[in-house]
Amino acid sequence: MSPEYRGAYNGEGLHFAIVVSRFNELVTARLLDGARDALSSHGVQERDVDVVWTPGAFEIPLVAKRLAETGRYAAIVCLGAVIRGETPHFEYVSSGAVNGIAQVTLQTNVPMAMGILTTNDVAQALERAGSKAGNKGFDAAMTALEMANVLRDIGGR
Ligand code: INI
Repeated sequence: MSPEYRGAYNGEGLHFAIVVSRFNELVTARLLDGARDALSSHGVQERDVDVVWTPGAFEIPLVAKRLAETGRYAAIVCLGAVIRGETPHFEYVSSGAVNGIAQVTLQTNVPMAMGILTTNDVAQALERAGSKAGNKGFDAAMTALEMANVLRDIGGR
């Protein structure tokens, strides 16, 4: 039978980085708590998780790229909160961040989990940062664990 790969949520012995933006820190600090919780409850040692803060979501891709290039991380979790205002600024910041992460994960071959909220208001963001709609930081870290494992299983590079 041909092999079938499904990444486990097993963080033992793996190193991760989390890139998190300070903009809307009330929200992003909660995403960070969720991401740490997911990693530590799946076997990742606290000392094996490096956290880097950026000014805003727009700066996340460059920091993620620099971290990926060190070769130290099995995956990188990117966390931010872009909240719609009255101008098109929201669209530029969110698409710059999201497209940037998509580019650097392919350029560097290091899996990146996209945990950037794009919401209409703060209430929607808080709902997704640990209240009624779960915690997207937790979910992003679970994706990072799964991707780290499935890529290791597939092999190659
Ligand atoms: N950065 C965010 O992370 N979220 C936002 O909602 C946001 N808004 O609305 O402006 C935001 N802007 C800052 C941006 O990410 C950059 O830090 C800034 O443009 C400097 O490059």
